[in-house]
Amino acid sequence: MAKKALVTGITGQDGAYLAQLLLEKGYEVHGLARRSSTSDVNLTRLEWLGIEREVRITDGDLLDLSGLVRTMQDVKPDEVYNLGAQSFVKSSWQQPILTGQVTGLGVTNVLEAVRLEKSDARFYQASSSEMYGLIQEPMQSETTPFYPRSPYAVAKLYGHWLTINYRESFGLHASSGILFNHESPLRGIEFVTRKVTDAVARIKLGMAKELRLGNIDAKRDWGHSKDYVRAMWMMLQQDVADDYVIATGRTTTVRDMCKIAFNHAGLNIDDHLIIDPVLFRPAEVDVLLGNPQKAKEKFGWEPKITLEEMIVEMVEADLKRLSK
Ligand code: NAP
Ligand code: F7E
Repeated sequence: MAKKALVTGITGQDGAYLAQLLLEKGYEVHGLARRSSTSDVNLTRLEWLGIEREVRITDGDLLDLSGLVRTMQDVKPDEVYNLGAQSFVKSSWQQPILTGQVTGLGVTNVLEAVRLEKSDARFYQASSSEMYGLIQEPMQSETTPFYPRSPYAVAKLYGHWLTINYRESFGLHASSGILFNHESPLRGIEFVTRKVTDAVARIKLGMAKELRLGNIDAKRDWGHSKDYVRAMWMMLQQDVADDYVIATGRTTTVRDMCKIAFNHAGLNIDDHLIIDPVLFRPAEVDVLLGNPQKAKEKFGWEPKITLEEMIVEMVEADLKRLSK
């Protein structure tokens, strides 16, 4: 019998790559997705990977406990991956309550559905390096204290601790992956890497002249979504649930990440980049650098794709998309 997985956030970047990985491993993949009046369900990313017909989509919302319980009853998954969230940090100051409800309380709803209906299902929570915020150690590991700097990060911290609490209180096999930034050609256009690679492609094709950014001195530990969804799956294959940092162990400024994209396209960054104060955040996370040693030691996870390879892949994908 094929194993069954239920993925919330299946229409997002990680949901799409995780679904692809699970299908390759022979899983029956179910995804929770929000219906909208404009398109039934937005399956663009699954279509990009050519797997939209292989996943089974169920209407649902993280705010709706009864729907989640019904989905758990119907699917009876062996593994539940909670990837759904309002995930854009900047929007979380504009919509702090919604972010708290979806990104924070939504975790309680999924954990409750698991506890009420199929408590032996293994659970994965998409925690975030944003929880470290104002960093308390130069390199962040599972033992580094948290200091969240946005409503998004505060909501993620709630979900993180709730996952630990349900593991300790009810014995659920609930693991939390503290994932550092990860990107891909399927990254949302509002995040800085994709904003940059899309702009570079537009400038190259004569469709735009400038790129406006905020704080380009911020540093991030960037990896590839494909590598990171593999870590999610590996976590749930462990006998004992636990929490793991997933990162590359290398940090780069937004400015240097941009240079990789501009250089690849044969463009000079200084001819096109404009700093726009409107794009700065009320509170910034200046630098993140993760230590993935525990994941390496416990289950042999290591990233395979470098930042340079990933940015080049993203620029090429945007050139292809825009040339159509
Ligand atoms: P993403 O592309 O923004 O995808 C978010 C997903 O959540 C989408 O499928 C979205 O559905 C869904 N969603 C939003 N509100 C929902 C609701 N009320 N009910 C049900 N689903 C809802 O995010 P991602 O980059 O794939 O990240 C996946 C998860 O990892 C998120 O929880 C994110 O916070 C976390 N994370 C991401 C990173 C990163 O660097 N990518 C790092 C650490 C943690 P729609 O398509 O309908 O909007
Ligand atoms: O910003 C700076 C910005 O929006 C990265 C989410 O997946 O990773 C992501 O959160 C940095 C910040 O990602 C622009 O100020 C400058 O310092 O790509 P981002 P994020 O905020 O780090 C974490 C781990 C998550 O969990 C989140 O869900 O880039 N920056 N200028 C800019 N950022 C954006 N978006 N746009 C700019 O114009």
